[in-house]
Amino acid sequence: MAGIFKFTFGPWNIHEGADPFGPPVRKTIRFADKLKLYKKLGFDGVQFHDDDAVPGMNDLTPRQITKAAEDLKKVLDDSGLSAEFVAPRLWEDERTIDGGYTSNDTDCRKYAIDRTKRAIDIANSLGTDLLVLWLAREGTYIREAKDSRVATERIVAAINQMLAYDTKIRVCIEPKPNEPMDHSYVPTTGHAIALSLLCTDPNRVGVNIESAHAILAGLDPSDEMGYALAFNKLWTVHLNDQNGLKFDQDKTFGSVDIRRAFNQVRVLDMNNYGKHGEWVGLDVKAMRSQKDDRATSHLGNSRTIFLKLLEISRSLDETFIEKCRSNRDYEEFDMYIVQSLLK
Ligand code: 3MF
Ligand code: MG
Repeated sequence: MAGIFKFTFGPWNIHEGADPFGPPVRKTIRFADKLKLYKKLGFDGVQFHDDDAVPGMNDLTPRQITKAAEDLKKVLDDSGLSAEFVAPRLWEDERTIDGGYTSNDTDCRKYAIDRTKRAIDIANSLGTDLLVLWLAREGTYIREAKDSRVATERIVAAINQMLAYDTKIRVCIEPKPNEPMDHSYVPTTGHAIALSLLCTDPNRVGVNIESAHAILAGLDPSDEMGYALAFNKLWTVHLNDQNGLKFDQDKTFGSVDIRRAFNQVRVLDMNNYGKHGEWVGLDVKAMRSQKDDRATSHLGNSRTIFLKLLEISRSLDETFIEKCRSNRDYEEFDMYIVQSLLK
């Protein structure tokens, strides 16, 4: 039992360091130059927001969007890179201020669906069947703003439209409990999986589990992954780390809690993750206080930490582990894990 691991990240993971309180602090790296960094950093795939792939897409016709995405596919092919997924960016346009699929306004809901269909077109042109939905603004700041039952039904209806629009597309929900909204409608893996079962083709609705999002919900990311694996619904991951219950930090994988990271690597490896083409996605940010020259190290470092933890997991004495489990010798077992991580 062993996974096969190949890695991706999104172009937004190399960024200028702007935060809600201050402007950019680093030079912009052009998209074409970011692409050149992928292989150097040990990555073979790219995650895209729809407008990372086709900038300014709201001003283009569907045909122009497809043409631009096809041109990008050639660039990816020439660089030896694959597109892992496309995610509609539904959180910046003024029509999504109060949500897209769950907006109380019909025109806004229509915009969200139309934009998602264009994101599906882009996915097709880039040669991926995976559409990631981070439901950023599908929630509320005050509970009374929307009817939560209606909102849930609207998300299901929106996903059903995606499944009908393209009979091959797989929709992958990335749950997050809060931020930017105070309360979101699909906060955890369990919510996402239950929602998938209400859809017209549940087999084409799965999850993208982000470590930090699970931690923000007070949950353990490796158990969330195991839960999704039991449903055959773990189609990608967003590995990173998070220091407690505060803003979404997207820290280097394993940089806060190495044992928590170890358990994520282990659950993936023990369950043959990657054998059906799943990628290990990262969603990590360089610290704002980092100077330009090393502002991509967090990516290579996250991958290195993953591979190191994989090596540790594979070197463990599984017979000893089984003995500890059957004897309920958990103090001994605990020490064995900690010592293995300290080596
Ligand atoms: C926010 C996120 C997002 C998503 C991305 C792809 C900007 O907390 O994690 O990153 O991962 O939009 O779905
Ligand atoms: Mg993410």
